Order: sequence, then structure tokens, then C-alpha cells
Amino acid sequence: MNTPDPFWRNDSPPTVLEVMNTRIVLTSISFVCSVAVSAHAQSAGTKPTAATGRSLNLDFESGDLRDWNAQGKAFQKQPIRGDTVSPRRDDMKSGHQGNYWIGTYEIGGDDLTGTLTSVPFKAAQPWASFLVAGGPWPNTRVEVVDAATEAVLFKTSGDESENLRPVVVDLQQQVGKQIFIRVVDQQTGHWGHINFDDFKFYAQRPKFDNELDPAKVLAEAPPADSYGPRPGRPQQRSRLKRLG
Ligand SMILES: [Ca+2]
Repeated sequence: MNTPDPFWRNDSPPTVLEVMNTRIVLTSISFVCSVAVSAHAQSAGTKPTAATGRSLNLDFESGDLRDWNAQGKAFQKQPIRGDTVSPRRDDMKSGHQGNYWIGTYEIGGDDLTGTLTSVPFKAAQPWASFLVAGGPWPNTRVEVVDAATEAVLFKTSGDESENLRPVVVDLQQQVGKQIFIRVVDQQTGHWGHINFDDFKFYAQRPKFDNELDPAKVLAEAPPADSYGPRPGRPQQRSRLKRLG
């Protein structure tokens, strides 16, 4: 029994239906490829490097705090490995990059405080992003700082969620200058913690579906002396209660 040749090996010209089927297949392949390229472009970024060219540990994938200086108890035993959020509450997850991230609730709860400061590094590209979550307070924040003047170039708090979300940092005026990152947890009590991960550079402004707007977060932030839960938001469960 002979297997019929495909139309492109057949002497007879292809039918209209065969041509249409081929066009549909080719269009589908093209669409899938373009989506893949687009997704890659949005997720791609460049790791900051030391002067030697070594990639800095700004995503904590070394599993330790090399390239960072931790002050205070909030950053002891960091970084956190894996999603420790979803096992204790079913409405949130860590959303971290890779295997490790910073979450100052996860080890010692809300009442520990401290700062985590990166080594200085060159602003190699005009745009950056990092992942942030945690308390919405002025005292739970991440800063990008000018290393020469120590002026705070950018800051954002969390949005009272554990789900890490990307923020975009405009470094167009800082390209070539030395900067550093400071992760601040000076808040105790309700949502007194900060989550952070994965600082990267971009040549163009990156776009993220779940981007966090720092201006909106800061505008909504309550005064530093307010400790009450905010209406309409889920309350953070106490680890002590959970363990007890
Ligand atoms: Ca990470």
C-alpha cells in the first residue's frame, strides 16, 4: 500500500484547502515564537557585577549574605529558602526568584529590626527592577542610594502582602555612578517586616504585569506611629500563635 505524498511532493498543484491549512500552521508557529521571545525579553535582565566582573549576590542565590552587610536581628539566618509563606497562609505565597529571598518575618516574626546594605556597585544600565513585599510602613522599605552622597535615589515600602512584586527603578541619571541597596526593617508589630529579592539592570524600561507602583504604596502608607490593622486587608497571623 502506497502512502500518499504530501502535496508539496505531489506533481498536482495544492488545493485551496491545503494552502489554507499550511498558512494556518505557519501563522501558529510564528505566533508561538513571538510570544516566547516577548516573554523572554520581559523577564531578562542583567545581574549587577563587582569591578572584577563577578556577578553580585543581589538575588541571594549563593544561599548566604555575601555582598551584603546585615545590622540587627531581623536579617539573622537570612536568606529564606523556598516558599515559607504558603504553608502558613493559603491566601499568599512568596513569589521569590530562584531558591532564596529575604523575608524578615520568616525567621523571627514582626518584632525584629535591622538593615541589610549591599556593597556599592556601578549603575551599569539606565533601568533596574527588584522584587518587594511586606509591610506598607515608611519603616519597612527598600532604598536605592547614591554611594557618593548617600542620597536616597529611590524607595518603596511593601503593599501589606507577602507576594513579592517587581518595582521599576529609573537610573537614567545615575548611569556610571556607584549605588547601593539598603533593605530597612525598623518597624515592630503588625506587618513590621520587609521582603526583597532579585535586583537586576535593564537597557530599556522593563514591563511587568504585576508591577508595584511605589508612589501609590507610599501614598497609601499610614503614619509611622499607627499600628492598627488596616480595614479590608487580611491580618498577618502570629507565628507564636500558630506554633502555640
Ligand atoms: Ca532569589
